[in-house]
Amino acid sequence: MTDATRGFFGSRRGPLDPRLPPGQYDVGADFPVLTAEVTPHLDARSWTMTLDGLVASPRTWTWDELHTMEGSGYDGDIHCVTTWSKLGTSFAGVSIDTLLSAVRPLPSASHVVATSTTGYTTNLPLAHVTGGKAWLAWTHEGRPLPPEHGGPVRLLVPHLYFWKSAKWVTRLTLLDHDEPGFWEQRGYHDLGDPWLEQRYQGD
Ligand SMILES: Nc1nc2c(c(=O)[nH]1)N[C@H]1C(S)=C(S)[C@@H](COP(=O)(O)O)O[C@H]1N2
Ligand SMILES: [Mo]
Repeated sequence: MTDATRGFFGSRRGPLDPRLPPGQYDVGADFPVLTAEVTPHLDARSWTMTLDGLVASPRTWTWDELHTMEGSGYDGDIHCVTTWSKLGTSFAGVSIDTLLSAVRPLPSASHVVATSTTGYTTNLPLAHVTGGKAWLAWTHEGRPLPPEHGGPVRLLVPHLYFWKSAKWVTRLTLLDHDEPGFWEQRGYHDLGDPWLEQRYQGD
């Protein structure tokens, strides 16, 4: 498709919604599942979340400990690189800022790698998970996050393409350099800003 036809056919439901980044369509009420691995069925009671790497004091939290932290949610849109966007959806959990303030990133920390129980990884600049832009999410639209969508807990970085929102996340590691993750090693863009259509390396 040329850029012109992509814009014209961008929406299956009539006029283009200004909330849709270029080349995206509104998937409506659907919530497609995109998983490279076999879906793990994790027990929240034994699930833990670790923040390590270039931090002053690495920490691991249990499910119960995370729930005592100040809650935070996201109401808005998500964008998959395969061109569906889900508009006006909601997630809740805890802000990544809250976890980072507990471990205290070292001045040399510039990037993060998120790791899932399955071995899936994705990389992000540290500045893209701070300032109220990223969450650990365990509810979607008020209900517990189902396993196929990353439950018990997924990363949520809604201002970037959704492959950055690692499902079944259990670790965030702070680094002083960028380290391409699962899809980034396979040709996806290092950053993945949907408004700049950064789908693949070189975009
Ligand atoms: N662990 C893991 N996380 C993942 C993926 C995956 O395959 N494994 N796929 C990514 C991609 S490409 C997308 S679009 C979203 C899909 O999330 P969903 O299945 O909840 O829609 O998860 C992202 N996080
Ligand atoms: Mo995706």
